[in-house]
Amino acid sequence: MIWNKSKECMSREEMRELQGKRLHKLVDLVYHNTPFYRNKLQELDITPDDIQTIDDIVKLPFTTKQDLRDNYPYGLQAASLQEIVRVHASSGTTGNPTVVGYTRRDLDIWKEATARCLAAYGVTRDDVFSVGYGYGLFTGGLGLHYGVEHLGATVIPTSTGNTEKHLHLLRDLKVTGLACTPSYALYLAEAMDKYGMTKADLHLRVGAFGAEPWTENMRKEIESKLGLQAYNIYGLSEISGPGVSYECECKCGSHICEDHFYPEIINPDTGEVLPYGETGELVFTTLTKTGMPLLRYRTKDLTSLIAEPCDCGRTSVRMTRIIGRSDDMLIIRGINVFPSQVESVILEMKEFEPQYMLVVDRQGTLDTLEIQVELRKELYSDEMGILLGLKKKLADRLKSVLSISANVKLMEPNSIPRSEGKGKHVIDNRKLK
Ligand code: ADP
Ligand code: K
Ligand code: ZN
Repeated sequence: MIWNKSKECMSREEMRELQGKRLHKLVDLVYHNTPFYRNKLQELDITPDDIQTIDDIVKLPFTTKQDLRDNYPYGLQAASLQEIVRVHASSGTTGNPTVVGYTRRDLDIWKEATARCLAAYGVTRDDVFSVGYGYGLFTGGLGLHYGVEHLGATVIPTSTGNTEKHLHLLRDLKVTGLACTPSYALYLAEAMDKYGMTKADLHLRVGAFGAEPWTENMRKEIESKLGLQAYNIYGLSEISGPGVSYECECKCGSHICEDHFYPEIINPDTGEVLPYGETGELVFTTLTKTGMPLLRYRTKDLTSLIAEPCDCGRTSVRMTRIIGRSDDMLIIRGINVFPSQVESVILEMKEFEPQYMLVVDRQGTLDTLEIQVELRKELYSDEMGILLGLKKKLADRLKSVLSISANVKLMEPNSIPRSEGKGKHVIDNRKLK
């Protein structure tokens, strides 16, 4: 089903005209309400009147996560706190998280986008949907939650953390839809065995999976093990959250809600805009947001765009699967982790040498993270109690900064490879199956 035919199936000319009008209004909004953008635009000698069609977008400056960091927490908001009704946050590169404020209107746009996704997956008011993304500062839980409600299906706010309970809820509440990370979907499938269940005990028929990259093989495995149709959902907090793009029944790329989020692909090294079909860094402009609207936000996600109309009848531009990142961000159990966050924790704790290594792996279906560190030589001790205490202190601190738990491994002095210049700090042993 198509949730919003008038937007999702608009002719290309009409869409570009709408995008142009919205872009002009957006630039006018940030010019008058966000000093950060006003300064940038003035430096470039641009006024809102210079932006009349969507093609004018190339005149506008890019925005980066670093800009959000430099203006922490509310510096890029265009609305006053009086108008902001909710705040979410995502991992920052170090220290502070990236904070996103939403006006009531932003929340309406977000739930409209998520409802479009669910409708494209074939979800109807008859479905009972379990949301197994984390509820809280992350956008996954509440984003899907309000989308399901808006569509009129039944939402079960299961959240993360209790697999046995989740399986019981799926069975007992006759849940037909599941939203979670693709790796957690596989984990649930494996856990069924342990709790004496088979997919025949469940009623699942449709799943919305995202927050981390996944493959066609994972799709096949999830579909056969859980007995459902598995669809991709993509999004990022800075642009709103899950629902920026979604697969339809054709499963051939994810349709972008481009009346709200205008996509471009750029060469990450030069910033040059690349034509449809070429792979590069995905950039979004939030055409309609009013809380924290962003001009040409660099997602660092690598993908390409498909412009041909889709067999489903939608005319919106599609993006292919994310094939990687143009920065060093890792996604571990759906959660974004920057090696620089680990570095800042280790540097701030004086007990450790400023050398470290992140070892990422996958045990069964779940990602694991090990942090290898060396104690300062003068603290090196054979006493178990002291070592365990320091390990725990570091593990607790990492957990609070990263929002996921890591296994700390104390290494012999001088055993972590030193390198001149930019050191290598990540070993990623996960092989995408
Ligand atoms: P979310 O809760 O939607 O994951 P975050 O802001 O925490 O939002 O993370 C956004 C990042 O997660 C994206 O920039 C991208 O790297 C990754 N991501 C989200 N959805 C997908 C997806 N379907 N496929 C691949 N990567 C994804
Ligand atoms: K993520
Ligand atoms: Zn389609």
